[in-house]
Amino acid sequence: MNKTLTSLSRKIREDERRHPEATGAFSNLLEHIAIAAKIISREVNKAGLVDLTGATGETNVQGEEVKKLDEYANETLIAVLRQSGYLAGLASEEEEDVISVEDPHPNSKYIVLFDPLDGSSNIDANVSVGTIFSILKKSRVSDKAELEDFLRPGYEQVAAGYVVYGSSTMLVYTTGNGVHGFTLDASIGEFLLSHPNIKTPEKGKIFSINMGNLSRFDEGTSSYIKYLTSENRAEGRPYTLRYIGSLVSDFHRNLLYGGIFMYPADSNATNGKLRLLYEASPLAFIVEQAGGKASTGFKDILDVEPTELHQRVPLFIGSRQDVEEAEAFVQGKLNFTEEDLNDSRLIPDDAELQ
Ligand code: AHM
Ligand code: MG
Repeated sequence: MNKTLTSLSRKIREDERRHPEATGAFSNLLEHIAIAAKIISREVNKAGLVDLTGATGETNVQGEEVKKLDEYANETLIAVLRQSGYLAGLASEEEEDVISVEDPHPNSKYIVLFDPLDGSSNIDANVSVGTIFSILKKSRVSDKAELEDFLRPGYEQVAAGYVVYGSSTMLVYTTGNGVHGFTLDASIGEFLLSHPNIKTPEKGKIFSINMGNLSRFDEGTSSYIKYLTSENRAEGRPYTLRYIGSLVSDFHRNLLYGGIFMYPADSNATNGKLRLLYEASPLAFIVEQAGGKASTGFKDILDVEPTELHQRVPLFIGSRQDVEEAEAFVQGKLNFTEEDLNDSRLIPDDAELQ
């Protein structure tokens, strides 16, 4: 074997050594997230074999049907993170209120927010789902983490990541020093570094959005979609539409290939669908570390000051140039009309293409 294998644990410990002041609490926390990810991965992979798909019959705080695997992932993360010993509190997309850890260790300065199983409407069809997490430091020293410790803008995150349970299981994370992707080798039970220092293309060719909502989008977003789907080979259009309906999977593909994912505001949901603290903010931290951008259409996601734990936010995320272009349309600085459609048919003849 001539390839050096770097396990997630080794990478975490190497990074820790670069911070002489580190207590080990943060490394311990990341390692526990990886343990929870392996357990969830194991269950997701056998979901068709045992009675884990389908609904529990309950609805969660968002008013959505709770799937059994959602519940399993949520309980696993809570149990594993609580046992990590260094955590002051946690918040889950599936829990109404924050969970404070009683009698925390004196080094318990971190809190974690997570979406335990994102894209769970896809589980029954064996489509990729994911876990998203965000780590913050407690804003003030006190023995209990309170709600205000969690309501913090994305730029204060100390780490963020996701796990995608796909054809293989991958854990991708950033601590503000690049984005690194690890693939789970189930035979040895280790995440191994497979995608060091991920950089997303400056501009892509993919757009991802639920086109079923087209008639409800604001004028700017509709105009942007017309622009992306108009024929102009010289400018690299039309874009290709790819939409799985699992944010983690759609995001992961676009991070590697380039492009833009959108869940905009619409006339039915003024803040879109996705949650600021469990979905938008952690993925925004990752995309920015990879050279991309995340916006509400008007401001950077990382600058949004949360006011509620389960707050939703419009999301435009992906390659920097694509997101900047989307912002210009949403803000009305660019517009694409029927006239442009005709003018922009700058299709080179076949002769030119050869
Ligand atoms: P969830 O956290 O309840 O799974 O919902 C979030 C999911 C995202 O994964 C995905 O991008 C989006 O909902 C899809 O929504 P829609 O079906 O409206 O397109
Ligand atoms: Mg989700």
